[in-house]
Order: sequence, then C-alpha cells, then structure tokens
Amino acid sequence: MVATDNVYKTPEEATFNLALYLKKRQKLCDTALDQAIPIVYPEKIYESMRYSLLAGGKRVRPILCLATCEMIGGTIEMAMPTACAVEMIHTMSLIHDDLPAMDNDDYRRGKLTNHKVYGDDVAILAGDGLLALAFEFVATQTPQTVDRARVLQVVARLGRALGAAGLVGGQVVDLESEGKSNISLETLNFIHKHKTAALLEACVVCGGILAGASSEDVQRLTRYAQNIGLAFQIIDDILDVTATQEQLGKTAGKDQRAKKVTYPSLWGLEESRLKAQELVKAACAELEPFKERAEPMVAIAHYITSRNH
Ligand code: GRG
Repeated sequence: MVATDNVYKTPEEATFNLALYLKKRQKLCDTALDQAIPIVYPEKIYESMRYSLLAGGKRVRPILCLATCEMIGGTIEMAMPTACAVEMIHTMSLIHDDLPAMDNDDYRRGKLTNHKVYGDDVAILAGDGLLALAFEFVATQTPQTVDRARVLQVVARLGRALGAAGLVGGQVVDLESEGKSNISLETLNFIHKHKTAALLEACVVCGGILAGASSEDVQRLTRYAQNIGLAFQIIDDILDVTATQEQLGKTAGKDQRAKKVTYPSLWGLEESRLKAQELVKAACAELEPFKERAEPMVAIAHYITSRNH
C-alpha cells in the first residue's frame, strides 16, 4: 500500500476517508493560494483578485491535479504551482461569467460577486490579472527538479484548454444558445465539453505530465477526465433545480428561469442522475491499471455525483 500521507489507509481506517482527504487537500490549496497573491500597490486589484480566489470553493480542480500527480508517482510539491494556476483560471472564469455582459449574477461562493463589490471594470481586470498570474506561476514556481519540457507542455495544455478551443469556445456557444429552446444534445454536449470538461481535463492531464506520465497514461487520464467533466456538469444542472441558494452559494433555479436547455430539461432528473453515474463508472474503469494508487481519484469521481453543492 502506498502512503502519501496519513489520510491514506491507516490501521485505524479500514477504508479510504475521502472527507478527511478533501479537507486536508483543500487546506493545502487554500494556504498556497493565499501566499500566491500578496497585497501590494495598487492594492485594489490584488484585493479584488484575492476576494474571489479566497472566497471558498470546493477546490475540485487543484485537488484533481495534485491527486493525479501523486497517482503517477510524483509529489504534491511538483504539482502545487499548477494546482494553484488551475484554481486561478477557474476563479477568473467565474468572475467573467458572472458579469452583467454574461450571466449577470449577484452571488458566487456565498458572497456578492466580484463586480458587485469592485465594479465591472475592476472585476474584468481581476480576471485578467488571475489569468496572467496563473501562467507566470506555473513557469516560475514549479520546482527546478521538474523537467522544463514537462512545464512547457503544461503551459501549452492550459492555454489550449482555456482559449477558443476550450472554455472560451464553450462560453460563446452557451451565450449564442440563450433563449433558444431547440438546442440539440450535440450542442449541449459541445458547450459543456468545452466550458466545464476542458479545464477538468487539463487539471488531470497536467498533474500526470508533471509526474512523467507515459502517452498511454495520458490517454487514460484524458478519458477519465472527459467522463467526470461531463458528469460534473450534469450534476451541476441537477443541483440548479434541486439545491437551495445556501447550498450552492449562488442563485438557484437560474437555468429554469432563463429557459436554458440543460441535461435535466432534456432527460429528466432521474435519467440525468443515471447518466452521470454511468459516466463516473466509465471514468473509474480507465484507472484500473493504477490499482490502489487510484483510490483517491476513484473516490473523487464518485464524490462528483454524490455532492449536494
Ligand atoms: C478562461 C480566458 C477564459 C475566459 C473565461 C467566462 C468564460 C470564459 C467561461 C465560463 C466558464 C464557466 C463559468 C464554466 C462553468 C463551470 C462550472 C461547472 C463551475 C462550477 O464549479 P464548482 O462547482 O465551483 O467547482 P466552486 O465554487 O466550488 O469552485
């Protein structure tokens, strides 16, 4: 049995304790993110960046990045700068998504959205600042013991996942689809493969690359991540219908009010849940060659379908 720290099986713990694992990893990520952005002149922009970055959040993306790196045989230290970068990128995408020109939301992570506190102008710049810092952080903070060719691959993968071939492309199709009730499953899948799954895929694959994953491993990791990425979005859509604003930390029931086509609106809640579970099963099958080392990644995949916020 491989012990990365004592949240792994101990004699007292017969089974892997996911809640404890997530709590410890969240704390590690929160500390690293806090240290990543000191407040200097001009204070307002750093405060605005920190406001959203440190507002909570499940930290699923950085935790996946660290977990993959460890599963492939790397260390937390090797992947922490990339883990911080993916959370900075995710946060910037939320700040921009919440702007009046996009989803126009007032609450995120249980707090007022960035633009509600700092204004649209500073919120746009806070997103830009986080995006730029993410790449700087990977390039300058990844330990020198990690082969620079791997770091370069990570930078390229992240860039691709975010741009028009990834998040940006997904967001554009999402905006174009607003108010249309005849959106096909193909278009819905395109939106979420790009808006949601592309970044989750980058988190997993980059964690693997930093640890020296083989090309066969990278292919398995890619399929794992694409499956959990879609499952994540299906559950996100379900929670928009079933969870409260307090649970979500953001406005609930928004999709229905905006008459948005979602997985539950196409398939119904029960069928959507089943599809998410099938995707998680397929994701976990990809991890079989990694045996017990895959335990956290398997548990995280199941957490995605069982979460209530
Ligand atoms: C990336 C350059 C660049 C621009 C951004 C605005 C935009 C382009 C894309 C929108 C992407 C977006 C908001 C996707 C939704 C993803 C999603 C399911 C978010 C919810 O993630 P959780 O539940 O949230 O992990 P927490 O708060 O826990 O981190």
